[in-house]
Amino acid sequence: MNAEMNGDFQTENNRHALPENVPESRIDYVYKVVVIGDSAVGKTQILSRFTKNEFYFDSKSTIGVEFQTRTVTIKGKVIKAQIWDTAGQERGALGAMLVYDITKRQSFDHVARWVEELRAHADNSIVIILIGNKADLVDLRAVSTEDAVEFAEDQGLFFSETSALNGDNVDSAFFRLLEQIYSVVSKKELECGGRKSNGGGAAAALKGSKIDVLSGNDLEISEMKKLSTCSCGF
Ligand SMILES: Nc1nc2c(ncn2[C@@H]2O[C@H](COP(=O)(O)OP(=O)(O)OP(=O)(O)O)[C@@H](O)[C@H]2O)c(=O)[nH]1
Ligand SMILES: [Mg+2]
Repeated sequence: MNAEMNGDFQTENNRHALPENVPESRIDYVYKVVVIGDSAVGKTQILSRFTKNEFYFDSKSTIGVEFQTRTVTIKGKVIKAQIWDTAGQERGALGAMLVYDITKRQSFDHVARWVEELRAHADNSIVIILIGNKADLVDLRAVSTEDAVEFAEDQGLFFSETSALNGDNVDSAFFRLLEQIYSVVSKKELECGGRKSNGGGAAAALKGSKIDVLSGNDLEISEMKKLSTCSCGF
């Protein structure tokens, strides 16, 4: 395995990466993110590319509920991204990556339904990035970039085209999502904290929600709810 496969590579977008064995005490926040979209658009491969810098040529359709993590720094904070590779995990998610396949028109046509699903089941302030994956398959393109940009602008989504196969834009897309989540969470901290004169508001709650990432999903999910739900009504 070479340095790149080990995750030690230094690309422009990887500059914030930290080793996965970063001590738990150093983690400031855990952000729950979901990757959703039609089957076979490349959700699992995008996740493997981001968390392990790997692409599996013999990948199978995902069954069951899985998540992977990667720890990064954003604006000096240590953030563990806990990324769920499935629909149905939207509750408590701060961000969503909504993936279609640029070679499958139908997967793009279904994106509107996925947005509805998110708006129905996720937090109001969830940050969504629309991803046109398999951008390496240029000759098979069935969805123009312009159509996707128009849809994303219309719906207030971020947008990027990626290739899990060659890695193009995968890191940058996740970083855009995580940075935007950071800015939403910071804003909530400020707004909620500012309304509580004794400093015991959601800012304190957010700050205090250091999560025991090793002690099981139930705790993480309930803690994430704390993170994403502001006690002052956001
Ligand atoms: N050329 C190319 N193929 C890709 C890319 N990403 C994924 N694939 C292929 O597309 C197929 C589906 O990828 P998955 O990651 O398993 O898709 P998924 O969205 O997780 O599918 P489900 O688990 O069934 O929901 C696999 O054969 C991948 O190798 C990409 O960026 N480029
Ligand atoms: Mg999958």
